[in-house]
Amino acid sequence: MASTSSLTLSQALLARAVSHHATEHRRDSRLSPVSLPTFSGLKSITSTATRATTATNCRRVSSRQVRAAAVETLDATTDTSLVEKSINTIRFLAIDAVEKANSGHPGLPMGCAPMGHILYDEVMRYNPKNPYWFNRDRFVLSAGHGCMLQYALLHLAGYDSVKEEDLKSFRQWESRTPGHPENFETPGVEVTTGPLGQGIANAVGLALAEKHLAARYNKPDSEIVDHYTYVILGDGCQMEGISNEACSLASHWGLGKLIAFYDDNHISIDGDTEIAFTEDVDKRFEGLGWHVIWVKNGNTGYDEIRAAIKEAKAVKDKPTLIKVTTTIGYGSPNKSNSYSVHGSALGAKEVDATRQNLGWPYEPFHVPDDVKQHWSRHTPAGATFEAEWNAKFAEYEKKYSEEAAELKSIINGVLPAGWEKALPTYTPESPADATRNLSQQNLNALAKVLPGLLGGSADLASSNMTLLKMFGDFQKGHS
Ligand SMILES: Cc1ncc(C[n+]2csc(CCOP(=O)(O)OP(=O)(O)O)c2C)c(N)n1
Repeated sequence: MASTSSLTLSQALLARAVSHHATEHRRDSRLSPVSLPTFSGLKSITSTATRATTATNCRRVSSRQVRAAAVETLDATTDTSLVEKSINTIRFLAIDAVEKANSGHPGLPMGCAPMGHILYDEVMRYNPKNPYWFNRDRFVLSAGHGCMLQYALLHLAGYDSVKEEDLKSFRQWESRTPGHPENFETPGVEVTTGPLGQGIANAVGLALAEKHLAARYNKPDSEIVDHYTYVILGDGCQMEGISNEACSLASHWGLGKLIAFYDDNHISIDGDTEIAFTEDVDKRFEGLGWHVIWVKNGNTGYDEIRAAIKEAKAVKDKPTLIKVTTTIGYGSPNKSNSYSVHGSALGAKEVDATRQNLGWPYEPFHVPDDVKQHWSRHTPAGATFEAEWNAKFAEYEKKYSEEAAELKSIINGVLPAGWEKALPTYTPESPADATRNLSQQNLNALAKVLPGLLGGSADLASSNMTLLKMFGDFQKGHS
């Protein structure tokens, strides 16, 4: 496949990655006081990871100290019982929403709650009050049917798009919590998913966009583009051909900031994956050129998950697949580890049994106060992340005004004034030519004036004439 073909993904996704801008969305200036959790660092870790050091990177929001570094560096964790309580909150929000709708997929959120918690509470940088902050980390739920996981996380993190009433109207007409994530319905959802494999392919595109923009606009003294793309995919996504194609490109391009979690729970709709899917996914990904880590206990191995993320971040030149072995429907005494929890409500009796089993005495949709309080730090921390980036960008703008203006126009999706004047003109007297040749003339004319234009072709550029002559191919090392 010619490397130019690779750009089809970025063409489609660059716009998605950068098209929203902060000014359209309100920022929360009412920063409430936050209490700081106790940070114990990693207690036990896998052999490949090093012990986390004490968090030193404290930042300030207004007059209060916020351990923003805690969110960013994995150094921070609260005591395990609070982590567990938060994870169970995610599980029960999913259980309760599916139960109320009598429709949906509780199994995946129950199994993936630990990795979801660690990602949104300890790892990712985002601003819940401005879901469109440009340099946020991206998250894609490729296994879109498990969307209650994402809605529960957005709710806890403080996104205004997913309030309690939104959780209560899961899967209802015109709700902001449709049955699969939709980015135009729910701010905070980056990518609409559902067709299996599509999300991971989109995530490759997002990571590609990050790498391309970083190569183009970062300076030795200012890394203005610097974020990760995280994705959760399941067995179903792994079965799809598109995921393999996109993942092949991801390692070809060396997308080191793409970190994929493979929810290895061995169950899909029809039952055990033994029915139809027995390949060695680890070996396939190694063959593709990915760094592969296996977290054997994704249900309660919180430190294993943390260590895997830390290890993945240290690998700069390859994307990482973290295979996380989990139990679908974890906590449900009679339905876990079976297809019956994949896509149906548990039913009142089993919900009660799960409440008993996980020691959950609360009413449906309840978020315990200490969990609420713990997550509340993301509002000020997110504001700090964005404010710091804005300050960095202001400095960048002073030194590199041309590049800053160009990047801003890409972020805002604004076309340069008079761009259309670059187009060649034709008259009835112009010599006849093949449409693909005329298309090439136009594409190349536009490439000179549209800084955000990327293109691609499926191993067909020299035939359908989509080469942008003034640019080379997007390649690892010179992107
Ligand atoms: C391309 C495509 N084919 C089929 C489906 C229907 N489908 C939805 S979920 C699912 C099974 C997914 O299994 P898995 O990823 O293991 O999710 P889990 O059972 O762990 O929730 C299938 C086949 C789909 N959404 N997209």
